[in-house]
Amino acid sequence: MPAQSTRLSDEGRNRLTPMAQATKTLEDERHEHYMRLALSEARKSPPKPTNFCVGACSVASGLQNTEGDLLATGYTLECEGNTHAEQSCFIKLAALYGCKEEDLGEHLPEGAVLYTTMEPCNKRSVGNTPCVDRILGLRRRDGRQAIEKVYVGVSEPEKFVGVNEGRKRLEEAGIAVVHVPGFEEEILSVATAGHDKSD
Ligand code: HJL
Ligand code: ZN
Repeated sequence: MPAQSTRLSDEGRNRLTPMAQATKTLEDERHEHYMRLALSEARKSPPKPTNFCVGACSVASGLQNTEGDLLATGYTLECEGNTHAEQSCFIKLAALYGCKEEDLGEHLPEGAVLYTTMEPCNKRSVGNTPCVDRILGLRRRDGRQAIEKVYVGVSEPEKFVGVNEGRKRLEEAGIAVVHVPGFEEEILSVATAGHDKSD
């Protein structure tokens, strides 16, 4: 199984009050760990004024630790063409499993989840399949959704496509969309690198 060793840093935890630190669960730490990893991927994305620099990672769920259950990472424009972070993550996973992207759902481990710094897109420029449709298209042999949950750092700002219905469509299909708080400022600053900030 592809894996990448990453360490849990204290950065996010230190931003919280002592009370919040005391009540933080291992699950919370796990989500912060992977959101931080997605953010570090987003930083690798080449700035482009017409989209956002986003990072993503796919993870096999069910374990308490934060090492060893990473499946793949991705960032905007990582793979060939006008690729999104989530799309790059799926393209890389399909290459790892030696299957087509549309067959990936049959290969993903049970309980696979996706972390992405920004809510998956529901509208793209001509000729590109939105990431929501890519996620919804990943099915087990018995028809179940292969990605069970999507963890997001921020909703998509209404800059390019107006209100993004991504979250709504995923939830309607039974995929929980969970906000991982605490990274909004950093995520948006990375996402809008190279944008004209005068408007
Ligand atoms: C997400 C990404 C990425 C966006 N959103 N979730 N992951 N770039 O990797 C959403 C934004 C679109 C623009 C331009 N960005 O990318 O709405 O050219 O990038 O299809 O609307 O559309 P194209
Ligand atoms: Zn997308």
